[in-house]
Amino acid sequence: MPKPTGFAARSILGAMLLLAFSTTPLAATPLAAAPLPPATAVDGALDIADLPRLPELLGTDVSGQEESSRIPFAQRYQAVHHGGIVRAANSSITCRAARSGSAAACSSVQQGAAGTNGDYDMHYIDEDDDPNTYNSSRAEIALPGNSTVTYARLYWGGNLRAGEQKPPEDNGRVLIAEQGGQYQQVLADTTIAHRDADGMDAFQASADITPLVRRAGSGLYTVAQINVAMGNSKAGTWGGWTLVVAYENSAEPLRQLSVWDGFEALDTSRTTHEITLPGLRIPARATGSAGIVSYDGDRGHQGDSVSVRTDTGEAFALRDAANPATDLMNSTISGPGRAITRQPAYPNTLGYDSDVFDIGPALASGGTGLTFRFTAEDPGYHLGALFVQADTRR
Ligand SMILES: [Ca+2]
Ligand SMILES: [Ca+2]
Ligand SMILES: [Ca+2]
Ligand SMILES: [Ca+2]
Repeated sequence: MPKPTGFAARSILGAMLLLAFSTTPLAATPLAAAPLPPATAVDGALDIADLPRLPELLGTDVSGQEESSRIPFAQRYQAVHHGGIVRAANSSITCRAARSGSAAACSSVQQGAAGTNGDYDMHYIDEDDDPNTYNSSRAEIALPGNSTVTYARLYWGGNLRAGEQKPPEDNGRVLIAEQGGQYQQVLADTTIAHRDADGMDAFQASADITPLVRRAGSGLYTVAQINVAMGNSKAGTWGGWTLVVAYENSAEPLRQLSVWDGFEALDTSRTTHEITLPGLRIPARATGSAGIVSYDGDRGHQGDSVSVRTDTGEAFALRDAANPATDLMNSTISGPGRAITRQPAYPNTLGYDSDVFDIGPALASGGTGLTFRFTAEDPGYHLGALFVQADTRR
């Protein structure tokens, strides 16, 4: 595959689109409203005449493009209704060839063998048939029948430095298409996390895309153009996305739904971190689940653990068949019940974790708050999102 140039070459146009559409930050912006020029026309010589006509730029709010190297976790969404949370997720990059003599073959790692991104030459996943995108992957949103989407947020992130250094200007935008639909551009609507340290140049961005998912519902979603570097470095490179969808469904239990996000680096300089979700009403023997999104969790590197407890209960160490308790950040996209459809469906994502865990044992005593305690050892990971559903009462 030739080194892609299309999206980077559109950065000037992208910045203008960003300004143009930032007055409506919550919506995915239809590309059809502002067709992009051919990539070949903008190689170092962008002609302003090729650009679509754009609205007046004065007075627009560009706060959505602010950056911060650390973002404390904060609540993004909370609701109490009958229903739950589902999510789709996939990685955007995978291995191409081993770079270390001791590393398993790339094809074996893609089938689930142990391996970490720093031992491979990494290259993009590109599942769509669109030559204008250089990375794209798919995953399924599977809503129960007769559900109404109440909230949907797309998280995406990656590493901008490996064999190449990608500019951060493209961090705040990606493309998304619902099943059978056309790509729409999504612009970050909140501060973008961007941390350049320890040989990594990591970011996470997100946007509310509720109108799109409410309209499109279940099916395979494709997310493209996540700003990720390809190549090889000691830290390795990674990238991926998670679409978190809260829904209302009268046939399901009354639940408290909570979506939190931030950007916290855990490593030898900071080996533990706690996030507390207060104000819950959890009855005894409640059931529930928690989803965790993290970056550069290397499989086989131990010490990545998460425990959860209510304010009155015992700590419960998260774990399941796909996630050992001491290697929770192990490059998996997993959850209880039927596995969601993904294209591709690599069991080892080489640096992207989006896992949903049963937290029922932690909820057994009931309580009014939930505390998640994250631990890490070298080389650690970046924590990006946390979403919880738990039975509740009025
Ligand atoms: Ca493509
Ligand atoms: Ca790594
Ligand atoms: Ca690990
Ligand atoms: Ca995992």
